[in-house]
Amino acid sequence: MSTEGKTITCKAAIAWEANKPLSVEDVHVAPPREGEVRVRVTFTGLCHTDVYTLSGADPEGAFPSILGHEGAGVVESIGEGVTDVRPGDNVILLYTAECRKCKFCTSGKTNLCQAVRATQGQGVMPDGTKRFTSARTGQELFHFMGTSTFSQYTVVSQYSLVAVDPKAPMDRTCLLGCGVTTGYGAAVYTAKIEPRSTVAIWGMGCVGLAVAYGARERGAKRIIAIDMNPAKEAWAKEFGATEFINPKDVPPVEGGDAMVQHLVAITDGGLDYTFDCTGNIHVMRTALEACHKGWGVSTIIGVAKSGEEISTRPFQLVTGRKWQGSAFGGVKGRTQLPGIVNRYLQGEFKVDEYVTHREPLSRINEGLEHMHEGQCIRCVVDLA
Ligand code: NAD
Ligand code: DAO
Ligand code: ZN
Repeated sequence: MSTEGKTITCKAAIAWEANKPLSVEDVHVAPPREGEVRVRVTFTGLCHTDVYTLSGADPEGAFPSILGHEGAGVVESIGEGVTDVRPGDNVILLYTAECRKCKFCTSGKTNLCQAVRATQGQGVMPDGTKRFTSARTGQELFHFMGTSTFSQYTVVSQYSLVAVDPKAPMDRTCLLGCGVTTGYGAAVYTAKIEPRSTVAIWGMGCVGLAVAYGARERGAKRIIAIDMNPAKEAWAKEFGATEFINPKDVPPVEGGDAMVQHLVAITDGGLDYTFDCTGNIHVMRTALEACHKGWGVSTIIGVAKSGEEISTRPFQLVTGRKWQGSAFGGVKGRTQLPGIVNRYLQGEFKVDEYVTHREPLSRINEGLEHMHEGQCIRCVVDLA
């Protein structure tokens, strides 16, 4: 029986309030309105941004809400005016939308589409209303990052999803909705690493591993992975790192940054490219200052805690180092993700290897716990 035009009742993991476990219960999901798409979410990855927002530290975090932003699924129905996807399409949800019409999309300079940005940050659909209601209490629930993938059904803007080849398994391609694309894109599209370059990457989680993978693809000659967790050495090397440094093994120096001095010494003056994939503001400074004078470029990917600031001496920039950031790897999701999925299907792009844990929706809180275990790269939750 068709569900088109009807409210669907399904299970979702609701974040009722900050710092409390998610609660898996029934929600009503209203049909999509004009320019919207309702998606049966099949799989979602768990990312630190979900944990961060659940902790209450995210200034944009609104409760009660349905979190989740690294998802894949199947289009169930479309609202009026939707032309690019149709029911039955396999899709990846995009927390970085792409409208192809706004000043940002048409600039050719950024992937930060602003078409739905303001309402996305407020946890509502572009028309200012919500599509989720708790079946138990009747309360409306906020959306999250324009995606809300911790629900068996979600409603998103037509700019916040992309159809991909249905042959691609969604229990892996969901990771292209955030972590994998973010790291790979930062190396390839934001930094545009040049062949024979030297690269250092702090933080060997999903994002940092994907940076290493992108750096190897771009022909970097040295890819130095840095992580305080020694278990990450094997991971880093599998994804392309040529060396591994545990900061705890670098002896402290008086009046300076030991890691900067060490890296500058072993790379004849500093690195061509560095990346922060930790969100630690001290690492961000080290990563900038370990860059080669005159041309080194440091890319911040990690998300720092709310209110934190970065600092360095301006002379670091005057003398030719560049500091930049990257969101979703600089990738325009609707335009570029289908090609990445095709490369994955042709065996030219790693995705499966990041999945270390799997859980059903009923155990999503256990999934969030795995993220603290040090052995977890990505946990994929099955919403079926
Ligand atoms: P993760 O927690 O899985 O990995 C982080 C790694 O950093 C861990 O291996 C940890 O041991 C290591 N680490 C932590 N502190 C360190 C330090 N001081 N020195 C060296 N290593 C250290 O996280 P992830 O999922 O890979 O995400 C990485 C960062 O990227 C997070 O801050 C996340 O919020 C951010 N992120 C940004 C974007 C974006 O678009 N810019 C997208 C997704 C994630
Ligand atoms: O303001 O236009 C904008 C977009 C802001 C979002 C940038 C996302 C980068 C970090 C997100 C964390 C990972 C999901
Ligand atoms: Zn746009």
